[in-house]
Amino acid sequence: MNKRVYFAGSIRGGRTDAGLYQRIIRYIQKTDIVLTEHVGQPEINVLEQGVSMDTQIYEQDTAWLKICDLLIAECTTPSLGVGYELAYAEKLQKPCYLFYDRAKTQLSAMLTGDPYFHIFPYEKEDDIYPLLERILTEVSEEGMD
Ligand code: 6K6
Repeated sequence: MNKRVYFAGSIRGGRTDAGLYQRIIRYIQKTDIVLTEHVGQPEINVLEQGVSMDTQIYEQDTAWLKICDLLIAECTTPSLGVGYELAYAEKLQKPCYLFYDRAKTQLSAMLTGDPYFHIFPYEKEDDIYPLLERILTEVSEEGMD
């Protein structure tokens, strides 16, 4: 059955990696459903859009976190929103898989120090896709090691 994937990536934290998010999302969409496709859109408006718009974003994203089967986060560009989503997903006991470019960032100790998360530092983008394939084909109720 198609899994519902919550893909998390930086928006207001910075859009340097937006193209990478889009490629990861497209890869996942070959077999599964990405609830948060907009995270990879190159032209999104990242500016403050007012409290009521932000409330809608928060309500929608937390609703998707509740119904997703797993969360995949690209964490190279640090983002408060992604950090929040990871903590929220852990509370819901959703399997969480984190990727980051080891040459570009040092992940927060609040993530690397939490044994709940499956963390994959990578050296080049091409390393990501075989890992993603493994995650998407092998993810079970227990998750991957
Ligand atoms: C409209 C179209 C695309 O984006 C928008 C408006 N903004 C957001 N829409 C949906 N989810 C958002 C938006 N801003 C942040 N998020 C969520 O927080 C995403 O799920 C990201 O994983 C995460 C990014 O947080 P920041 O702190 O980098 O913005």
